[in-house]
Amino acid sequence: MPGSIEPALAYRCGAYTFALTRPLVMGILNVTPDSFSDGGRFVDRERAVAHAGRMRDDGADLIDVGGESSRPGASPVSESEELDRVLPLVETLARAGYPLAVDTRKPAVMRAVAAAGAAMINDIEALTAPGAIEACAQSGMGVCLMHMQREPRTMQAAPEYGDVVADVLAFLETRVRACLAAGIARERIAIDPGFGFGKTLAHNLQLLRSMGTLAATGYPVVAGLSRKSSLGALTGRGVDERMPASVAAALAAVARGAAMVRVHDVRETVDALRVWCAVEGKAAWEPALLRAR
Ligand code: 9MG
Repeated sequence: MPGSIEPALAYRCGAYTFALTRPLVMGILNVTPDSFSDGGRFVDRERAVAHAGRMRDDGADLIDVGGESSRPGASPVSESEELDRVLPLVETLARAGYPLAVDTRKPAVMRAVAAAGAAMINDIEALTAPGAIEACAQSGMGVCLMHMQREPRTMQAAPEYGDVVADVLAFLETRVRACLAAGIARERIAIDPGFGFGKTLAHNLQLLRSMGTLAATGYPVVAGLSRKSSLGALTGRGVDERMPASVAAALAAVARGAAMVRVHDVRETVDALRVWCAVEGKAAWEPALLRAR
């Protein structure tokens, strides 16, 4: 992987630096009417702020705010609609000192949330929209580059790969190279195989088993399996009953080298990771935030 030699020891994003000595936990805050798991629950601003507070109290290192659903079949939203949904919330939470990721594909949203104090852009399109890389490079935000085959409306219609791990890795390498060339520092880049984004259950399992191959790039790997349909397929559970399966999946990802997990159930995930870290003889679970400017 370009620019990677040793595993990253820290992840920098905006004003924040996180140690990677233990797995980081990113709590999901969807302010959408139609997300697959929590659609409509946090559209109300007060409820969204309260949920962010709960996730922080439960141990989330970052909160990932999303204003456009990326569930399979979802339709895109306009720039102004997305800004209306996320910007006031980002302003409120950033002012209150929350390290925030924003899940967006739109450069205008990236620029606006950067000005409002967001720390990181979590882009399911890996900054492929024209102007997206530049918006992030100029801001000092961290980035998460995710792999997706096709786009949310069509991605789950018969996804196919030659070799899913090699194909995902090659795509992520290309995107990392583009980010480095545009001036995004290596320590601000994370990668993500994009579980469920144009992948069958077999693809997801193959990627999860091969997490070590992605981690060997030296870039922190983000794993997002929380409540996803693959876990429903494995357990027969509906979306609201997938917490134990999600915790198991987060543990499996971390055990194979993931540096960060993106989850709905922060408290349960943190408890499980704390136990796993103790068993593995890792240092005591401490705040991962090293520095906030
Ligand atoms: C926004 N979003 C939904 N699923 C995701 C995943 O698996 N990874 C990342 N980075 N973002 C996601």
